[in-house]
Amino acid sequence: MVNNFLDIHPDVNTALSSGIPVVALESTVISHGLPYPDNIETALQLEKILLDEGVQPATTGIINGRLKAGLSRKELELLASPEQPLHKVSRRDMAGLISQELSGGTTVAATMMIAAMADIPIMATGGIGGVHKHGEQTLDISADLTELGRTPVAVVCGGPKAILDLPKTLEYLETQGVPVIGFGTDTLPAFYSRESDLPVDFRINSAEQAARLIECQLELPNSGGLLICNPLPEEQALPWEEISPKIDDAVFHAKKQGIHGKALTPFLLQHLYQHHGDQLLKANLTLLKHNTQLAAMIARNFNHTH
Ligand code: PSU
Ligand code: MN
Repeated sequence: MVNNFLDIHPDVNTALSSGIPVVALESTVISHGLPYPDNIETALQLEKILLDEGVQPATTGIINGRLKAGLSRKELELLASPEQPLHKVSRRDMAGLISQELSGGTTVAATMMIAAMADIPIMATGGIGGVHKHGEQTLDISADLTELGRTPVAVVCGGPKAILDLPKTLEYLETQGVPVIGFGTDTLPAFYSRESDLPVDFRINSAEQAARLIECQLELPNSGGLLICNPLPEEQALPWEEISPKIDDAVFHAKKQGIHGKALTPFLLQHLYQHHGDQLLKANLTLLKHNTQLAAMIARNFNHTH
């Protein structure tokens, strides 16, 4: 689909027109999710992981009001810069940023939109947004979930972020018609932890199987997206019992300080990384790389002509 607001990077364009697989990457994790300089280092590493597998990266973002499928080094650095007041862009922010020529990092929701516009079927992230704890009172439900229900892009992730209410997030995904697929697992991975007690809808055991499932989903009428959930490797995963009280502490402080809306997820992640050592940050970085690697393998097996 050609869109007036969209710039497709020349390398992405070449890949798309010559049948080279492309994977989209989000950029809120760069602008709001990770501290500097881990953010820029990670952004570059993720692109390299894809390139080493023969897959073209398309990191998305909004630069001076232009939607970008693929960013230059300078644009990546701008989104990573701690001095820039950058927006965190979800679906509802997009028209505002375009019309006012602003810049920001794209969440999973906004990345899915840009990927769909550029005809890129697969994206990777660390973890998706979801229903926050106490969501039944606050109605804080990430627009990632409704986007998954409406936009035909496969999101490779480590499950919903561990700061969320995971059972409610799964319920909401079911309502939205979003298949939740476990890669080599029967239970939903919980971001920093490998497992939860929540079953996934289907288990797959190979990148080939993932690619077939995505092809089928995208061919269904009015199909939305789907989640491919990839657990952290055993050695890097952290036990849930260890993490759960740290998350409760972060949620407590957010409530006490009146943090809500789009600031909540970045606050909770920063609180965890500041107060509980860099073990969690390391797990987040591993997760991003691990998911990007899997997205590359799936993209290589994906058949566009289906
Ligand atoms: N994964 C990470 N760190 C992040 C995010 C994902 O490892 O910061 C971002 C994603 O861009 C996701 C967003 O879409 O957090 C969710 O924010 P919210 O809960 O406000 O919708
Ligand atoms: Mn929210």
